Amino acid sequence: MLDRKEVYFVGYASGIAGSDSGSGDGPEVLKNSPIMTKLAQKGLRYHWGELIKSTKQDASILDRVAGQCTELARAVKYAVNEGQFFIVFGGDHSCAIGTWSGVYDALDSQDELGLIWIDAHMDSHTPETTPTGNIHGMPLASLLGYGNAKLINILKAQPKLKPQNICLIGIRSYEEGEAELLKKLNVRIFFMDEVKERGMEAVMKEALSIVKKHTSYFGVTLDIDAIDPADAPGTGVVESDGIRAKDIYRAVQMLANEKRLIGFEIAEFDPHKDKNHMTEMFISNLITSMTLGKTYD
Ligand SMILES: [Mn+2]
Repeated sequence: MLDRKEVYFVGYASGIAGSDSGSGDGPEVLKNSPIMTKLAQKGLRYHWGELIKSTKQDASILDRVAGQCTELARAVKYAVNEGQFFIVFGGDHSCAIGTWSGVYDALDSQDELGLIWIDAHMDSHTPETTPTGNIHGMPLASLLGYGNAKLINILKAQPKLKPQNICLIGIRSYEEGEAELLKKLNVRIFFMDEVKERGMEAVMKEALSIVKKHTSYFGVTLDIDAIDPADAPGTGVVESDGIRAKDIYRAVQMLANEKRLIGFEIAEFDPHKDKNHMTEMFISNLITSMTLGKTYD
């Protein structure tokens, strides 16, 4: 089992795939935040890799995102190969393309990868269905092999995820085109209504059974906008009526004992939109619950 008390933090310091690039400053703020000292005091050992930043300012957004995601994929692949548990901090949610492509590439070809996608949105647009053109609305489709080849083929020229090995939790805002794609692929979606009705712990339990069924390892990616803005306001596309912080802490505590959890990702933290460091504190508590299995304080 990967030692969850020794964590490799990777920062994807880019928000160019969203409508507002504020999330690009998320990793730097977290790296310098007092929450890092708090995590160390609670017994978490960690080290940071280099922050991945947008270069090639003159290239297209697509080429820049593909380049950054390739760099991120290499960093994550390195962590997995070294047997280190990683946590990726976005940045906008295009980081998921890099993170899970890196994990996929590090695994043996017969190993399948599961993924729990916690988000207010489906992030499953293709260039044909997107109303905005923003790549942060496309990462899940790209990982499933739909959309732009430059995003699908990071490190390996093949889809990184199979529909039966993933599920989405917390969805409450989406467009028809992306919903159609996920429906066609028969992907399990726990809409926010179901989360409220059954509770986050029951939903997480079922989600784990899905992502573990046919796979060797699984990951979790969490978009801050999945969380109710009353608990985590620091994100670009705020959607009311989300998952409450205390509920997600209890749910991710279950992950602390999951031997096949290979890494975690937290995306779309925008420090410019945060209020009284609430979202930073949320992230700190989330990491504590998930890695150390402890309740927050
Ligand atoms: Mn997202």
